[in-house]
Amino acid sequence: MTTTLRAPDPVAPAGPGRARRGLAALAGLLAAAVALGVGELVAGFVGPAASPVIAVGDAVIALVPEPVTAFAIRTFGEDDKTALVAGTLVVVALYALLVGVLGLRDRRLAVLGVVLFGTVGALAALTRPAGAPADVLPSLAGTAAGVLALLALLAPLATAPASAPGTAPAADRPLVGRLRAVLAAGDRNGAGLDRRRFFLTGAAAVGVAAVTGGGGRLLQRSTEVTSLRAGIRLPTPSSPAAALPAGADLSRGIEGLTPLTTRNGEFYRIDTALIAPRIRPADYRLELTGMFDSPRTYTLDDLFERDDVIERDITLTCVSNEVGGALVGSARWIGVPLAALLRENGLRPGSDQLLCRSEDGMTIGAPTRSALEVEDAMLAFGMNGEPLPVIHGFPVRMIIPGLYGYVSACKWLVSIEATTFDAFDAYWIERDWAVDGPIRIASRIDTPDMRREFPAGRRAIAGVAWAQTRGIAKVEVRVDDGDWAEARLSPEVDADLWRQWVLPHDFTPGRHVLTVRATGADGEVQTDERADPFPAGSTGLHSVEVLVG
Ligand SMILES: Nc1nc2c(c(=O)[nH]1)N[C@H]1C(S)=C(S)[C@@H](COP(=O)(O)O)O[C@H]1N2
Ligand SMILES: [Mo]
Repeated sequence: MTTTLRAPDPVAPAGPGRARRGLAALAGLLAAAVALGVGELVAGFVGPAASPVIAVGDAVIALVPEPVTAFAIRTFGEDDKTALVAGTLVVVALYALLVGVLGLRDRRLAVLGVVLFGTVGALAALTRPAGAPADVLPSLAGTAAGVLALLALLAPLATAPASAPGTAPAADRPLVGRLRAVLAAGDRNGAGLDRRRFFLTGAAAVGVAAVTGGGGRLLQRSTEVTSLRAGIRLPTPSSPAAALPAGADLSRGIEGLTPLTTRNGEFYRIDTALIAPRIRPADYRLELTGMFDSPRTYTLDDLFERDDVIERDITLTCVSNEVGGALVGSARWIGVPLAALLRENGLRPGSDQLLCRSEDGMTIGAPTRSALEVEDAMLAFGMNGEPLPVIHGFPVRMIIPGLYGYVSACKWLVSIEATTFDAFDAYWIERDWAVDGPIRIASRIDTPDMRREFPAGRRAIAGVAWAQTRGIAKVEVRVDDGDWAEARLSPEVDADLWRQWVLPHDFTPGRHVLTVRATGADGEVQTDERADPFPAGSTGLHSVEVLVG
């Protein structure tokens, strides 16, 4: 009874046809945009981490093998997150094109395709370590909107026969029947192709996607935690950092040289969280568990009100930093001495690992010994006079001078479990990075900039060098195959803080290769042997080639 009574459409060829397939693919793309837009809007209410794109991106981070992560950090550096989101969107777009074309053949396939996509988003959101049931809402709403948009967009491409024999006109049928008719409509011979209606519907879809997506992003950004953070007053440290000696920061007089203290907004950021966890200060709890005699739970006020708050200048470094790289920064941290806190909870002997957990479920395993013995190891809540910025771990993180961030600097820290390395592999260790993470001595040339040609004559070669906990004793620079020449160092502030160095040089025209080498206060000379960041940090000397006009 389903034979069509209409004559074949003279314009549209039998079968899908190229133009029609192209429009169907576009329909898929637009429907995906609507789905993602509505998902973002609902995530504006539920929480940014529940956004389908973010949840799927987070799941990808959790699932990809280490070489891929290392490649991403190496290639994109701090733009790795942008690259991941872009990559996720490209995959979604390709999938959406396919779903659109399949939908032309069979609407049920289209619906199934969108539902499958939504299920992946919902599962990704739900299975995050900090996932809550409400986190499926953005994906659910997005799926519903995506299905409606796709059906509306496919309709003008393959209109069902106006009235097949034995059926009432669509408008008179109950909703279920109408829905079934829409779903059953395929690209039958003779089905009309209504371009005008398609493009009008498409324009509406673009509008909905833009408004919901844009609105969602705005809602996600203006979270209450940002303003609660701004209202916090940090305690005055009972042991403040020493005042910087006069002329301590050489960057005032040398263009291009890294400042002694990195501004919060310019501090590098490396973590696995596509959206930084947002913790309300009043809700914050730090739980101690595992091998303690009398473990306590601390509120933020408990930490603020202590009388042993310290302030120290410490350089933080990422193990992924390449020779000459920018994944290093220095700040004046304020916090509670870690050793004191561990001892007063009755830390038992036998624990060699402090397993730190962050709000988003990330694990970082710090050596218990370093936490106890490294001077100025702390639970930090202040960074350069402000509460920690949200992306740098608000409200509390760990800082242990001399250890790379991946084994010490847990951000959004909510629990410390005293345990052993035998008992548990933290996130990066599972991915085969070294269990021990002492920062290797390093030096970097900041200026002159190798990308810009400059005129012959006298000019400063300058940069920074670091060897946390040991300190830098000497920095030398070599131009081409010349002798090593000793650079002037900025005054030593703290062995945990990098030192700037500068060496004026008379440049002759032509190409020159500049190389830098540091010596630690313990006598260690930086090796010229090249090692990749994986698995224990890069080594090798930083060289730049400059062109002198
Ligand atoms: N919760 C959490 N803490 C984390 C990470 C992370 O992925 N999640 N990354 C670590 C790494 S690898 C480094 S180098 C430092 C970087 O700190 P920053 O982003 O404040 O510079 O944080 C560490 N703490
Ligand atoms: Mo790192």
